[in-house]
Amino acid sequence: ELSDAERAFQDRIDAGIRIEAKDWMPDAYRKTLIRQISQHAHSEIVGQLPEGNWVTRAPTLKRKAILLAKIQDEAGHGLYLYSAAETLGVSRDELLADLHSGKAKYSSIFNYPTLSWADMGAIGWLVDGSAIINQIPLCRCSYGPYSRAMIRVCKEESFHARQGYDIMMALCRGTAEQKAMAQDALNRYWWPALMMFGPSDAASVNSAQSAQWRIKLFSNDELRQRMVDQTVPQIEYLGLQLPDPAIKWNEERGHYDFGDINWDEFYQVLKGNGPCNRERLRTRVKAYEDGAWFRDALQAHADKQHDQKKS
Ligand code: FAQ
Repeated sequence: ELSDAERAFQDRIDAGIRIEAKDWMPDAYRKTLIRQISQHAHSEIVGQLPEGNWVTRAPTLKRKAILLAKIQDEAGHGLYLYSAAETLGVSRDELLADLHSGKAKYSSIFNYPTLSWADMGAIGWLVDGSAIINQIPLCRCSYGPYSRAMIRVCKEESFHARQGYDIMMALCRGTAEQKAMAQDALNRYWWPALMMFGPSDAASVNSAQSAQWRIKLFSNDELRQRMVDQTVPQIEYLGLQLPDPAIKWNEERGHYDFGDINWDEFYQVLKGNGPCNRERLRTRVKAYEDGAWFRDALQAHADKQHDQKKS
């Protein structure tokens, strides 16, 4: 049973009124948002690593400039999202400590390796493409600071998705080897991209409550289906083979059918046993430790300014 305060809160949400940082909110709402927004922030920051692997090997100066801009955008997204999480009363230090200890999750997709230049295309196209599908509805979610952060993030993600598809188009119009590289990247990134949307609705523990609070406006499976429906024609336009033999247009449903996801692999990655989990975390921890001198210097400077103002 809801208390009076909880009832009033739910009524506001049902009326489509945004919740702001200083408004009263149930503890569980606050906790859910901190969990989701911080995991989202961690994903953006860890998500720089697979693409960072290719900056020094981009095929042209133009491609390198675009890739660098994209990776810098991801850093920016992480910063907006950490700021949005901080409005809920947690500190960035606490959030980072949870990432570094392995307690906090980040998106499973970033635990896969980037083996060829075509992976930069597949990531922009499929990973940023999935991120957009998941995040456009978040622009209308119930928590004001999160919803507003999503607007700019989505605009930047759509540039990322286009640059990824542009890489795929160039490879598919290239030599047989280049086209094979594009096919291989599609085959390897397809299933992990579908897993980004989370467990099936039946297995999703947080969905019902998050839907009631309008943090989630569509279910994991609905958004996953949207991704498949949007992407299959794009695969065909590239002239690539479908990465899943079970993909088939279903006239009755008005959607593409597709094969079963390997949920065992998904949960293994969540547990830290994906191909790159350990390497990703190690890299983040090292970057944090290597940056200690800089944080110390900023603090020393801030302390000095503060002391000067006092005297
Ligand atoms: N990976 O009950 P649900 C990007 C966890 S985009 C890891 O369904 P929920 C852009 C989930 O946290 C990627 N863990 O959970 C970019 C929960 O565990 P918990 C980031 C996952 O929250 C592109 C448990 O499974 N986007 O970074 C995953 O209702 C290129 C049960 O699941 C966002 O974070 C997964 N794939 O729904 C950057 C979007 N799926 O926390 C660089 C915002 C589920 O209870 C380069 N987040 N889990 O311990 C969301 O929309 C939701 O959190 C979902 C999960 C839909 C991801």
